[in-house]
Amino acid sequence: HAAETNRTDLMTITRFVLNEQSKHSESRGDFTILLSNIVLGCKFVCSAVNKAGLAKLIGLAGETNVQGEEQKKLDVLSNEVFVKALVSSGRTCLLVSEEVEEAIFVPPSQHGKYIVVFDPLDGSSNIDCGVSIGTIFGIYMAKDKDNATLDDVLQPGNKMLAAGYCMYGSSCTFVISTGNGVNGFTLDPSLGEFILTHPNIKVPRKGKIYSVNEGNAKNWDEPTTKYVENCKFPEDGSTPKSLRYIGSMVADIHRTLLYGGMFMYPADLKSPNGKLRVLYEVFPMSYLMEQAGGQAFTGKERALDLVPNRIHDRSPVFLGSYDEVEHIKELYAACKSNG
Ligand code: P6P
Repeated sequence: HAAETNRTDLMTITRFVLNEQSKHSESRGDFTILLSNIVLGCKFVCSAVNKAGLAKLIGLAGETNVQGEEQKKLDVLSNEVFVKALVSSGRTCLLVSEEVEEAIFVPPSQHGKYIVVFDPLDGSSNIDCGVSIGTIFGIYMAKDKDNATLDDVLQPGNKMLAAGYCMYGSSCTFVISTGNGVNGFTLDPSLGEFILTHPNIKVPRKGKIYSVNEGNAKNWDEPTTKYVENCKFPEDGSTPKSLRYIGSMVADIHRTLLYGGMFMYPADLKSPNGKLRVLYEVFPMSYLMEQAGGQAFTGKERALDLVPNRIHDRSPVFLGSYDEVEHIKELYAACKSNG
């Protein structure tokens, strides 16, 4: 009977968020409507990504189809879907997309109080080899929805109301936090609904995995070099860590959230600010990691305390298990005190 109850006790993402929002007396469902449009975008992208492999056969996604029409690349298509879904939701006033150089100001007739920063298809260079990719998003509240300015979005990550990602892999997994912990939902294609499958995700305090592009080792600074060296040759004689690096942030972060360890995209001599973008890669993943009991550090400060100057700013980032990030913070502090 219990199994039957579980099967019929479908906690969909919409019901989950409605439960969450009911805890905030002032909310009038605006956030739920915003989220349902983000979820709609993710369902569309999931379907398009799953067909991408067939694109070569039937001329979609960046190919020329049988009518000779140039099909849009998946990341361009994904961006258009999210922009349209967010604008038509009537709950946003300002958008920042990885795919669009300038911030997008929503037409006054469709103004809502939220600001969404997003990467519609992060890691899209991995599509052709079938590696998991994803959508990453963060949500801020505008001071005045009818007079939103860039200052409303050039805010530290600690002002975010919510953040999450959708990973398009062996299954379609949607992970979100609205400030009360992290929950994961898996798309049931037969229902077209995201069902709660990973309640209250907590990142293990320690981890046996480190995740970094070792190809950049020549250009790392001393603390990063020392941390990675210690992963491979532990000074305390413990077992060396395993290296897992997929090169698709959503996949590397999802594994780190569930299994623990350290994900890092450090600064290096070539890129003093690292590679990852503050607003729609570093902040949302740092927000989730903290909400799951982990930490996120830039090499200088808590990642969520960083204040971006421009909407496509980059920052180095070290995030994951609490104790692992604590270790890299100690190495940076020691390096600083040694001048
Ligand atoms: P590298 C993908 O292009 C991406 O933006 C992230 O998803 C990923 O973590 C990173 O870049 C990989 O960068 O330099 O290691 O290939």
